[in-house]
Amino acid sequence: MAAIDFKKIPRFKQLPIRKGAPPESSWGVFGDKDEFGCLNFLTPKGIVDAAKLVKKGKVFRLDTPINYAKPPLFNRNPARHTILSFEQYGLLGHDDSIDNYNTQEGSQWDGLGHVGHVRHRAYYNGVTDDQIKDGPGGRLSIHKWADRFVGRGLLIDVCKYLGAKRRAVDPLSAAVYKLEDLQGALKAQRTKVKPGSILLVRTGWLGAYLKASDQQKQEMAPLEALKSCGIEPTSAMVEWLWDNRFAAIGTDCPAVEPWPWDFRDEGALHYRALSMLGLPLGEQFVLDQLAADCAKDKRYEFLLVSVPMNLEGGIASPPNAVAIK
Ligand code: UVW
Repeated sequence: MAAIDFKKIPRFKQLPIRKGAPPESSWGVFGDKDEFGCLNFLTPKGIVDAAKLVKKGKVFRLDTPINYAKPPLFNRNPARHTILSFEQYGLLGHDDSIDNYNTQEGSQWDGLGHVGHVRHRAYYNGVTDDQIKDGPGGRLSIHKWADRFVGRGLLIDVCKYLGAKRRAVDPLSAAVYKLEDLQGALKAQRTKVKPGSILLVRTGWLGAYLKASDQQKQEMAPLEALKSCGIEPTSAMVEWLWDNRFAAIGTDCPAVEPWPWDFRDEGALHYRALSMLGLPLGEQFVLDQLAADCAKDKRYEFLLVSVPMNLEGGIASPPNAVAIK
């Protein structure tokens, strides 16, 4: 992690800076071999400033329990947890074994090796498919983030904002939160955007999902059946995210953008953010308790600490994240 001169970072309209790189890509901005993308916006000074936001010693866990979704969304497999007894050694005690664990079965950061651009056939910074591989040499691996994901967290409670305006959306539909909704919520919250923030957006999806019956959860989980709200997957949205130097965006919905999205659609946020800008996407985050506290003390900023798994060559990770106020 290094200091960064934010003024020297090109504006979105100036991208790309690398000859031959795709339009609207940040490839080369942080160097030709860079694997961190927008996480470069997190700096030592940003951490020191974010630590000053801790005022009352309250901690909010942002991960769902493992296997919270029954069944997991998008046809992903559930993990099998077995408690192994020490009985065979004549001892009293246990180990865990977690088999079949999919790092995206619940709360998760999508790593930059998760999705390559559908037409350019490349990942962030031009990384090729064969460079995404198991082990320490795997490019864009999630383990490289393990000591990078600390900084100022900023919550936008767009769900509450639209609810108060009597324009609430159904989170379990493919409803779209527009950029102007996010900006309106920020204004209503009186929250300032600062470079190097980790943005969290509460859409209301997870709360609505948890209220559904077991039967409804069964019906809505498959890839083909799932419907979810999300933020608009437009050039204007990523321009705003980039020009405000957001380091990552995490939401409480399954895909950040509305689901379903068409994998052939180059305009999808997954391509715009992960492949083009190197902007990590966070999904199925637990934000309701944090949001309630922010509404109560009117402080929507906090120290955010996330320690992705030290899985060499890993594609994604549960965030292992806490917000501290
Ligand atoms: C989808 O958009 C399918 O979500 P994920 O990032 O979990 O693959």
